[in-house]
Formats: sequence, C-alpha cells, structure tokens
Amino acid sequence: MENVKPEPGEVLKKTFCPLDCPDSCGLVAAVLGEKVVSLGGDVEHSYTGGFICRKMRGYLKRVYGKQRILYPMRRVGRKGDGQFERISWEEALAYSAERLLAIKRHHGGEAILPYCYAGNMGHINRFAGFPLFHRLGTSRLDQTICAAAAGAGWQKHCGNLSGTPPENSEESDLILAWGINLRISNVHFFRYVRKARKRGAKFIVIDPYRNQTAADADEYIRVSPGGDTALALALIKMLVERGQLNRPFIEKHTAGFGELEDYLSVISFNGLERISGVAIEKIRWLADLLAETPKTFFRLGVGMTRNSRGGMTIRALTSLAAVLGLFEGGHGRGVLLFSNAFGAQKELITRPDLLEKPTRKINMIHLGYALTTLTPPVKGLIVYNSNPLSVAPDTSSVKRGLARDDLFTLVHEQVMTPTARFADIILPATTFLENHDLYTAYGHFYMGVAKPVIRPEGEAKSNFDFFQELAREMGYVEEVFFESCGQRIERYLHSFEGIPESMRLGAVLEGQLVHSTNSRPRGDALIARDMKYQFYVPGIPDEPPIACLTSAKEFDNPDLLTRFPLRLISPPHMDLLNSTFAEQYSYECGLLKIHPEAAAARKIEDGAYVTVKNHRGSCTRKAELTTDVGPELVVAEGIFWADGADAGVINCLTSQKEADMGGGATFHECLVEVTPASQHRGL
Ligand SMILES: Nc1nc2c(c(=O)[nH]1)N[C@H]1C(S)=C(S)[C@@H](COP(=O)(O)OP(=O)(O)OC[C@H]3O[C@@H](n4cnc5c(=O)[nH]c(N)nc54)[C@H](O)[C@@H]3O)O[C@H]1N2
Ligand SMILES: Nc1nc2c(c(=O)[nH]1)N[C@H]1C(S)=C(S)[C@@H](COP(=O)(O)OP(=O)(O)OC[C@H]3O[C@@H](n4cnc5c(=O)[nH]c(N)nc54)[C@H](O)[C@@H]3O)O[C@H]1N2
Ligand code: SF4
Ligand SMILES: [Mo]
Repeated sequence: MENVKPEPGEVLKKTFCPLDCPDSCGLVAAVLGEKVVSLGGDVEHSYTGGFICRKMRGYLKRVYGKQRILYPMRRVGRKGDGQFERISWEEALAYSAERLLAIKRHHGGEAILPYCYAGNMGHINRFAGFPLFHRLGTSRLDQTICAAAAGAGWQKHCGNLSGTPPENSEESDLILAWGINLRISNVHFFRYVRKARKRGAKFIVIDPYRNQTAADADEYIRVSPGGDTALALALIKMLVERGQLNRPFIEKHTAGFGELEDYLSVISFNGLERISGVAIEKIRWLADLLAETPKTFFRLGVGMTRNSRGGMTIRALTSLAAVLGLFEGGHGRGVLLFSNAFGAQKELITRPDLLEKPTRKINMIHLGYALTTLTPPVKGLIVYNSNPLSVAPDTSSVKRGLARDDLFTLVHEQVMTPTARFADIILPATTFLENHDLYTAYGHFYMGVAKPVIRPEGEAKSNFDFFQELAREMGYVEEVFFESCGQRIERYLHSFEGIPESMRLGAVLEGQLVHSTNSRPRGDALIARDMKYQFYVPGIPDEPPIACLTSAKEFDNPDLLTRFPLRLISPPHMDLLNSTFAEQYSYECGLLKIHPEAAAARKIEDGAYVTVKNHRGSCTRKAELTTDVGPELVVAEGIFWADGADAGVINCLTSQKEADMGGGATFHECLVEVTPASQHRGL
C-alpha cells in the first residue's frame, strides 16, 4: 500500500508533511524501535499519491543530524557568537517565565513581541503560542510575510470563495501557471499539467524569468515584475473590443463590470504594453487563445504578489478570469490561488478572548523597525516556527535589533539557525515526526490528523507542550493551559466546515484522509454558493474600487533606479523551504542569475563571486550568466544562511516596504547593483 517497504521488525506509520508547501503530502514512516529508518510518500493519499519531493526525502538528516538542538541552552558568549551552555528544562522555564513577567511588570505586556510563522503548518503547533500571548497581553504580530496581499486581493472581489480543485485542470485545454513556479513549489499540480498536455492541452507560464516550470512550457511569456495587472487589463480590453467576453456569465454572476469597461476605454494599449513588458502581438495571441479555449485553468501563485502592486495583481487576474467566465466551473475550467478547503474557527485555538484589552499590532515584515526604532521599545522577543534573521526583509536592521543587550530573546528551534545564535535562551523543538497534529493544505482539499511517529529526540518538546508548560510556569490557571493536544484538536475540529457530517462528531482518525465537501467536482463554487463576482468594490480609502494601474513603490523610484538599476527577485530554491534546510548547505551563498549583457557591462564572468548591494545591505552570490533573465533583472533563488558574518543573506537587500494590500511583503521588488567580488567574503 505504500512505497516504503518495511523490513522485518519495522512498523509503518502514516503522517503528513508539515512544511509550508501547498501540497501537504501524505507520508509513511518506517519505524524500527524508536527510530524512523525511512520516510516515503503515502500512495493511498488521493492527491499526493506517494510522490514526495527531495526536501522531504532527506528530512531524516534534520531529525538525526548534528545540527539538531536537543537540550535547553543559555547564552554564555556575546549575542550572535553562538556560545551556549546546557541547562535543564526546569531552569530554562523558570528563568524564561521570570524574565518575561519582569518585562511585563516594568514595561507592560506590549513590550513582549512574539515572532512566529509557518515552520510547522500543523494547526495546533503552528498557533500553540497564541493563548499564552493573549493571556500575557503581548504585542500582536500581524502575520503578513507570505500571502497577505494575495489574500486581500482575492477577498476584495471574490469574498471567501474557495479555489477550484486542482484535479479539475486535468481536463483543461489550456493551463496558465501565472506567477507560480510549479516544479519547485507545487510539484503535484504538475502531474495534472502532464496529463492535460498528453491530451493536447497547451501549458503557458507567465513569469519575469524563465524558471524551471517555464523551461517545460509550450509557451513562456516574460512579464515585467509587477507588470501583470497591465497584462491582464490589456487582455480584458482586447476581449471587450472584439466582443469575445463571456457575456451571459458576466450578466448573471457578476456585478459592476460597466465601471471596469469605462476605465479600460480610456487607457491605451501602448501604456499597457510598456508596463507589462509584453509585446502587443503576444498579448493579442494570448487573448485569441483565451477566447477560443473555454476549458481554461488559471493556477495563480503568491510569489507574484510580493511587490507593491501585488494585491492589485490578484484583483486584475481574477477580473480576467471573471470576464472569461472561469468561475462558472465545468470540466477543465477554474481558478486556483488557495484552496480554502475547510473553513475553521481559528479563534478556538488562538483564544483572542484571553486578551484583557486590545494591544498594539506589529506587522511582522517591520521586525527590523520594531526592534531598533519602535517606541515604547520591544524588550522581550519570543521566536518559534520562524527564522527571522534569514527570512524577514531588511535583515541588516533585524540583526542590529537582535544584537541589543537590553533585549531578552527566547528561541524555540530544531536547529541552530542564524536567529537562534542571537538567543538568550534556546529551547529544543520536536519535528513533526514527534508531534500530534492536524494538517490541511492550501493547494488541495484534503486534511488529516497524525499521532507522533516516534517519541521526542533528546529533550525536545513540541510547540504545544512548551507553551502549555511556560504558561503554567507563569502561574496562569485558565483551562486552556491544562488541556491535552488531543483535546485541543477535538475542540477545534468541531468548527470545521467541509468535514463530512459522519465525521464531525466522531474524531477524525489518525492517518485517515478527509476530503472536503467544499471541493466541487467541477469547480463551480461561486454558483453553488449563489455568489457574484464583484468587479466594482467602492468605499475603502486608498483602494481603487476596480482593478486598475497603480505605481510601484521601489521599481518606479527614479532616484533609486539611477543608483541601483537592476531589479532583484528572490524566489524559492528547490532544496530549501524558505530558509529551512539551509543548515545542510552552510557554505553555500547561492547563485545570482544575470543576463550576459548586464554581466559584461560589469566585467562579471560566469561562476565568479559577485557583490549584490543597495542602500540597505550587501551580500555575496555566485554569478550564473543566463538569458533566462532579461538584461534588467537578476534572480537569486533561495534564502541560504550564508555562513560567515560578512556574507549576509539575500534579505539584507530587501525592504520593509508594504505591498498595496494586507500589509504584505515586497521581497520581489528590490533594486540593486552588482559588482565583481574579489572573493567570497563570508568564507
Ligand atoms: N522548494 C520550495 N518550495 C516552496 C518554498 C520554498 O522555499 N522552496 N516556499 C513555500 C512557500 S512559503 C510558499 S508561499 C510557496 C510560494 O510559491 P509560489 O506561489 O510559486 O511563489 P514563489 O515561488 O515565491 O514565486 C513564484 C514565481 O513568481 C515569480 N514572480 C515574482 N514576481 C512576479 C511578478 O511580478 N509577476 C509574475 N507573473 N511572476 C512573478 C517568480 O519569479 C517565481 O517564478 O512555495 C512554497 N514551496
Ligand atoms: N527574499 C525572500 N524572503 C522570503 C521569501 C521569498 O520568497 N524571498 N518568502 C517568504 C515567505 S513566502 C515565507 S512563508 C517566509 C517564511 O518564513 P519562516 O516561516 O520563518 O520560514 P523558514 O525559513 O522555513 O523557518 C522556519 C523555522 O521554523 C523551524 N521549525 C520547524 N518546525 C518547527 C516546530 O515545530 N517548532 C519550532 N519551534 N520551530 C520549528 C525551522 O527549523 C525553521 O528554522 O519567508 C519569507 N521570506
Ligand atoms: S515539501 Fe511539499 S512536496 Fe515536499 S513532501 Fe512536503 S508537502 Fe510534499
Ligand atoms: Mo510562504
């Protein structure tokens, strides 16, 4: 039944991948005694079907590797030196509780900032710290780093509509991977692309660089970073002018199209061509193809929304999908950004009701500012499920903040990350193999619950156990701090929409796969819910009511452009999950893709070390000369740790500027200059 074959004495146990990836794979672990000896895909998982990526195939290196943190530790050297001594859990909890309570007494709870994201996507462990943070009255973290702009853009016109099930694309005649690198970040979707193409479907990739997915496409369309809105508007304008819209759908299932039409009638194709970076002939070709291919599927990525026009990008792309009627579903038709498979009441596990009074909110992409400039200052930082010194924008300022002697930093981690090296107290975290949790996916419609496969290694504790114990150590007596993980899962499951009624009250069984009833077989969720796509949504200051052109905060800044003429984007690397697993590549600084002409003008040779710099910082990469990028673009895949103090990580270049919606990040809107580096400074 599984592609892991047990040897004598081994027991097979099912679980789910906890990584921040749309696919949430079903896994099978072969366990011998107390040790996982191999890890493979679960062939019984209807969506992921037994295939897992290279990152997870190598995951046991993390579980049993030398870099694993197995005991609580206290800092003995200077901040950032990475010198620690082992202490007991009792001592670590008592000391941490005392320090945090002292900060609350002297400066108020808001002087404590929790920092966490999605190192572990299990719902219980992901949000495990929140009941304590609310009870303690800490500052509240606005978790915007990944998908805030995308979510806000979708919500604006589509409300809480689910995405189309990915399986639907198998029957498509045209699939667009728009701003998503499927072969890296959504590998299982690619299976449907393959099947559809076997039947003759066309596969198109729209991206600023010829990424790994584009290399495999029938057609690659190079768009300027942030230029997608212009491209989508040009396509809509063409469809309008040639009468190729899906009028019956527009009339029946949408509202406000007239406003968009009026706007389009006064903007020119010249402007749209220039801003999108796509030639008008190509736009015409694509408009024709869309008009004559009813079975079209849009797979939209979040990567393309990490810029100051990112929310608008999703708004324009859903408007294009709406004029084509893709939301009406039917075989092979649809739009998938996020699945939104199971509506659930997150408050049941985050418990905002424990907050005595509203506390200040801090946008997580402003961590550098919060630790260096914000008043009243942050005096205590609790980090779990995240490695902000690598993943947050503008890490130069984050580093200055973490180095502050008057900041108490507690880090709960699996491995010695760059952030952990700055901690006052480090606490060992379990891996998902040691956890009980509930997993959903953002790229498909299945969920499941998994029990621990092995007991915790060393003295590691799950996020759940750690925060329960810390809360009790602080003297908090609310029931929530005494419940077991199983009780929390059960309480939470009651709020799930999309779980078949037969399972709602009986607990979902461990390892069992649950398919959401929100998954419409033909993706017609909009119609099934009797909703309308709203082209025109007025009334929110600073948010145009229709999809329209806006300007870019950094890419359109003339002063910065003269000093730093190259546009940098830094999307995911195949072997890393954001910065996770970078411990296995500690001497890697990563590549910088640069066009041969741009390289020649700077006397940069293929394979040479280069310095990538701007007014925020500088880092070292190795040049890869390639026409996969245009002459104005450079691409740095992967958030390597870049061991060695001077090398810096890619995010020392990126800015704390917000996207246009949701307070999202702008990682892919960064101006830089590149020069030859005499050597890799970090090594
Ligand atoms: N191997 C691997 N897989 C991952 C991750 C990882 O680090 N490594 N990270 C995970 C996480 S947290 C997430 S959120 C997802 C993200 O997965 P995706 O949604 O795929 O997002 P990204 O990979 O950031 O970017 C996707 C593509 O968008 C392109 N892009 C950037 N700017 C623009 C633009 O303005 N327009 C267009 N059209 N394209 C643009 C990039 O060049 C890239 O090819 O991946 C997850 N999966
Ligand atoms: N330049 C650039 N920067 C980016 C991006 C980009 O594309 N380009 N992508 C952004 C995106 S989409 C995202 S989502 C963020 C991701 O930001 P993060 O969520 O911080 O991602 P990771 O780098 O994976 O770090 C997660 C950390 O959690 C730890 N961890 C894993 N499981 C557990 C656990 O159970 N308990 C505890 N306590 N710790 C655990 C891991 O060891 C790891 O160090 O990065 C963002 N940063
Ligand atoms: S990272 Fe994604 S593709 Fe890889 S095992 Fe996990 S869920 Fe599957
Ligand atoms: Mo993300």
